[in-house]
This record gives sequence, structure tokens and C-alpha cells, in this order.
Amino acid sequence: MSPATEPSPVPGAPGAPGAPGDPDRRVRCPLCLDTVRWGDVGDELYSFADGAGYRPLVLPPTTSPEKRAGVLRTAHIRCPNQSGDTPRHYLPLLYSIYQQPIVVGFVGASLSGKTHLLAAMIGEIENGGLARYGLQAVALDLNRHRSFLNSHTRPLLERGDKLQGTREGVVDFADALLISSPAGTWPVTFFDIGGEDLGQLRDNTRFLNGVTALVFVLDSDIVTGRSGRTGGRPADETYRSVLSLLHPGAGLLDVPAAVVINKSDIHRFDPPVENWLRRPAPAGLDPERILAESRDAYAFLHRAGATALLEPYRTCRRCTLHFASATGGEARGSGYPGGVRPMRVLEPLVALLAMSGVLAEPAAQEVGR
Ligand SMILES: Nc1nc2c(ncn2[C@@H]2O[C@H](COP(=O)(O)OP(=O)(O)OP(=O)(O)O)[C@@H](O)[C@H]2O)c(=O)[nH]1
Ligand SMILES: [Mg+2]
Ligand SMILES: [Zn+2]
Repeated sequence: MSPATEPSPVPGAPGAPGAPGDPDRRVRCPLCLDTVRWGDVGDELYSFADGAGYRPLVLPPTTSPEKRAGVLRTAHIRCPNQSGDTPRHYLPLLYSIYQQPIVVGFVGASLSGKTHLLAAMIGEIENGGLARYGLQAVALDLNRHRSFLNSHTRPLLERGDKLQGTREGVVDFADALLISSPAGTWPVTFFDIGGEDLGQLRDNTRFLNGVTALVFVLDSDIVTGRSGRTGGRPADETYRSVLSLLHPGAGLLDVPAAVVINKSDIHRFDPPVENWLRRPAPAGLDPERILAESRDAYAFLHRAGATALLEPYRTCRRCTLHFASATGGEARGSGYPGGVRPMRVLEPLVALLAMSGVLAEPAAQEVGR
């Protein structure tokens, strides 16, 4: 990547579309869902530090322009939350100055592997995995991104630690990046909350009303019943809850979706899974290949009698299906002593970015149709 630790451009820098002070700029807050008019946020800036949370940020008038620009890259504003219905929360200053933000929600039953998948995805992005698609990624919120790397991606990928179940009841996003293509720059925010919260649509699922892209995660082991393991709440129930919230009516839902058959390592010797897991990453966006994989994945779920899990495909106007493995193998005890090797974790995200208009090439129009 252009490492996610060196964001650019900074607010007000040449090439940044829209100045940070543009008072009429409006953006939907992904946490309270209010539309924030940038003129209403006030002058106060905040900085975020692990452990300390958000603290007022004071820039003495003598601060050099270079230093000021550096500080602004990591600054936050407090969301005015006019409707007054959400505890105090903050947004990265950079959130307001690019294309309309993309908000990605991970949906799946508890233990389906959402958190491992997101940690592995962010790791692949950090390693430059989006470059072959002509995309660049940098941190939107530098401290937050570092915090996610330190708490999730590095323990998983560098130490082979198994990550803990997601704490229930948390109202916050996990990480946020700025993803750029020749067509522009988009803030992309990732929400990963606990499967039980999702299934019961608890208070912290309100962000779902503002999602612009969905990753439906399912545990291939549970689907096929191979190991005789059973999950808690069935995956299809979680999907149904979320889809009926987003789309109570008839017709198709205009939120692009990627269905990820996670833990595909468990089926790595079974066709068609083995064919997909063995394939090297594509050289670039390849809609035909995405379609072929979606067909195979659809057939895989159909054969396993898991047609209820195809609900996102039936409901969302644009939807792709993927085989992936966040870890590359099964944990032993509290970790992965042989190391972790994510497989095909970026493909679902790339499909979503194509369906969201980030990939400007005409071929992107065909993805998920
Ligand atoms: N074999 C295999 N196991 C995985 C994979 N991804 C995750 N797991 C295991 O699945 C379990 C659950 O993973 P999580 O990522 O915590 O699941 P989650 O969906 O975030 O669960 P909640 O936070 O409770 O909603 C963990 O024990 C992981 O080690 C994978 O790709 N392959
Ligand atoms: Mg989790
Ligand atoms: Zn807000």
C-alpha cells in the first residue's frame, strides 16, 4: 500500500476536493445517522489516543503550517448530533471532504468469523493488496487504524493469536480508511459488531440504517454440518433480521452485498472450493471471474440445503458470492501455531468497491448483476 500510516492529501491541500471549512458540506454521521452540516460542528478539534479516548486538541497560534497540517490529519470533530439521541461521539475531520462515505457493515451469526475476516482484510490492504486494482488506501483515522492493527491484525497475522469474540453492545466502527482510485477518494468505514447484537437488532445496530455496503459472513463448516459443530443463533435468522430492517418492502434493496463463505479452508480439498482457493489473485478486476465464483458459491450453498442463506442474493439488486478463509486453517487451542494465511479475503471487498462506484472502469458496472 501506500502505507496506511501516511495519509494524504491533507485538508485544504492542493487536490483535496472541498475545503474542510466548507460550511455547506453535508455528510451523514455513520454513528447517529444525523446529517451533519459542516458549518454546525464548531471549531473544537479533538485527538484520539488508545486508552485516553478523545481529548480537546489545542493548536497554539505559533504552530507551523507543516505541523498544523500533520495534526489535522489525525484530528476529530465532535458530532453535533442534533437529534440528541446518541451518546457523545466523534468523527475524523477528513470524513467530510471526500466523496460520500462508504459504510461497510459485517453481518453474520456469532462465531461466523466476521472479526477474523476484517482483521485479515485490513492486513492484506496494509500489505498493498489493493494496488493491483489501481486502488490506494491510507488511514482515515490514523490513531484508530493503528489501534485496530495493534489489537486485531498484528496479533492474528504476526503472532497467530485467535481473536476474542466481539464485545457486545459497542456503538462504534472498527476502522476507517481513505480509498482512492482515478475516480476519486472515498472514506470507507468498517462496522463489525457482535453476531448476537445483530440477530436481536439491539440498540448498537442502528448504524445498519446508514450502511452503503454489506458483507454477509457465514461459517462454511456450520453450513455443511461437516464437523457436527452447531452455532448459536442460525445465520439465516441474523440475515433475515438485518435484511428486513433495511428492506421491509417489496422490490430490490439498493445496497450492494458480498456473501462470504468463510472458513473455506475446511473444504479446501472439495471441489469447487479447492479450485478457488488455489487460484492466484487476479491481475485486476475481472467481472467474469467474479460471476463464475458467485455461481459456484451459489451452487455450494444450494447443494448444502442452505438456500435460506441466499436471501441477500434474492434481496439485494447487486450481490456477489465468494469463498474465503480468514485464517487459512483451524485454530489449535488459543491460536494458530503454524501461522495464519488468509485466502481470498480481499475479493469480496473489491467486488463491493466495484459495485459502489469506486472502481471507475466500465467493467465494474457488470459486477454483481
Ligand atoms: N478454520 C477457520 N476458522 C476460522 C476462520 N475465521 C475465523 N475462524 C474461527 O472462528 C471463530 C469465530 O471467529 P470470530 O471472527 O470471532 O467470529 P465473529 O463472527 O466475529 O463472532 P462474534 O464477534 O461473536 O459475532 C474463532 O474461533 C476463529 O478462530 C477461518 O477462516 N477458518
Ligand atoms: Mg466478532
Ligand atoms: Zn453523529
